[in-house]
This record gives sequence, C-alpha cells and structure tokens, in this order.
Amino acid sequence: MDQPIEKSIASRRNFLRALPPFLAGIFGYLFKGSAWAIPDHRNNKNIPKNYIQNRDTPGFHIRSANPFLGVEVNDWGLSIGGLVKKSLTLSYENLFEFRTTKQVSRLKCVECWSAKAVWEGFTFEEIIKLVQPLPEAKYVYFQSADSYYESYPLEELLRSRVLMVLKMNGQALSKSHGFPLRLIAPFKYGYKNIKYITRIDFRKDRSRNYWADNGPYSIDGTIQPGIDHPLDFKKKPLPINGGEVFHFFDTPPS
Ligand SMILES: Nc1nc2c(c(=O)[nH]1)N[C@H]1C(S)=C(S)[C@@H](COP(=O)(O)O)O[C@H]1N2
Ligand SMILES: [Mo]
Repeated sequence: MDQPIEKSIASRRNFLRALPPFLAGIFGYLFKGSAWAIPDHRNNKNIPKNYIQNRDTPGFHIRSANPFLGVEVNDWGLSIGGLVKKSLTLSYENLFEFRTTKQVSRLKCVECWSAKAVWEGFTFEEIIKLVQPLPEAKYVYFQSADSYYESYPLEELLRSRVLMVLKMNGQALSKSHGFPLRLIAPFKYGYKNIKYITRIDFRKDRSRNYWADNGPYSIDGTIQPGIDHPLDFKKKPLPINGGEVFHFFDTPPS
C-alpha cells in the first residue's frame, strides 16, 4: 500500500468502546434498546430469528457467544492503536487496499466439529507496516462488535497461515461468519478465530479473552491432540495430533 490510510469513522459502537467502562455502562443503560447499546442476549431463551446465533448449518456451523444482529457496513470502522507509532482508523473500503492471499484451512471448534473453507485476506504484517508497533508491544488485543474479545502474542499473529479474512469461499464474509473482518489462525481452536473485529490494540501485557473469562477454555487455545469430528466426513471421529488439523482427505497446503 502506498497511501497511508487516515480515514476516520466514528461509529456509535466505537464511541462506546472508546469510553472508560463505567461511562460506557451508563451510556449503554441510557440508550438501551437503541442503536447505542449492544444488546446482551446471553440469557435470552427466545432470541429473535434474525439474530446471528449458534446454528448447526450443514457445511459450516455458526457460533455466536452473544447473539446479535451483525455488522452494518456504514456503522463499521476498524481502529488500530495502543503501543504504536501511528494509530489510525480504517473504513471497509480501506480493507480492500491490502494485498490478499488465499488458503484452504479448517476451523476447529473446541466443541469438536471442524469445517473447511477457502479463506481470503491479508496478513497481520500489513497491519504492522501501517501502524508500526513500538518495541514493547508484545501482545495484541482484538475487540469485536458483539462484545467478544481475544488476545494473542504478536509473534503468533506473524506465523504462516494466520490471515485477516475478508472472504470465505469466494464471497465477502457473511453476517454470520464475521462480516466484515475476522481472524483465521488454523492452529488455534475456533474461539480464537475472532469475528466482527472493530479494534486492534497493541499492548505490553497479555489480556484475557472471552472464553477464558466465560468458560473453561485456555487463553492460548492451541488445538490439542485428540479427536476431531469433521463436518465434511459425516462428523465421524478422526484422531488429530494437535496444531492445525489436516485429515487424510485434505490437500496439504502448498
Ligand atoms: N466476535 C465473535 N467471534 C467469534 C465467536 C463469537 O461468538 N463472536 N465465536 C467463536 C467460536 S467459539 C467459534 S467456534 C468460531 C465459529 O466461527 P463461525 O461462526 O464462522 O463458524 O468463531 C469464533 N469467533
Ligand atoms: Mo467454538
């Protein structure tokens, strides 16, 4: 990319995110039910059908810890900051200025199933080049539009086959699968593959993640040796070695 990207989108969501937690709480409360609040459906037994929620769809299941309506493109911006030389905000159009690559990889949910897709996106290196993290930035925190969050050591995001994904199977990510931007790290369990990314924050220390705070799952989330139930193998059990999942019927990565 030759031109630095400086377009600023002040979405309402980003406004809430930018506030200290207690203020965000007050604003969230005052504007509950309006576009200002991120609705919490974690304990709602009657989630409206139009909400993205856990669904066992045939080719590729959908997992959504807190069902929500998905991201509207005009309401979306990606802010990148923290321990960097140059913090900035990207618009949806800006994402298409990156050079992209394609890969076929499996997403393996910690609940056991895995599914394969063609993912297309840019490497984390592109983000690094833009914002230039300071030497003390050892960790990266991701925030989503749906109150989900993740964290990674920076070094892991620079490994091969980690992609900032824009397209799945040749089409822009669907609302359910993380539109407009998600992370795919094939050697990590699905829960580390964060969808609907709205903020990337470079930090000195490791932060926690949604499923370490809300379930019995590790922050690290590296796929452990065990059993996989691939959706493209009728969910029949197959042993795995740990790390990225490859089965005998998968084409090895080039
Ligand atoms: N923002 C966000 N990202 C998320 C989740 C979520 O609820 N919210 N669920 C995670 C889990 S547990 C899995 S298994 C994968 C599922 O991705 P999919 O819905 O595209 O299959 O997304 C991960 N990323
Ligand atoms: Mo998952």
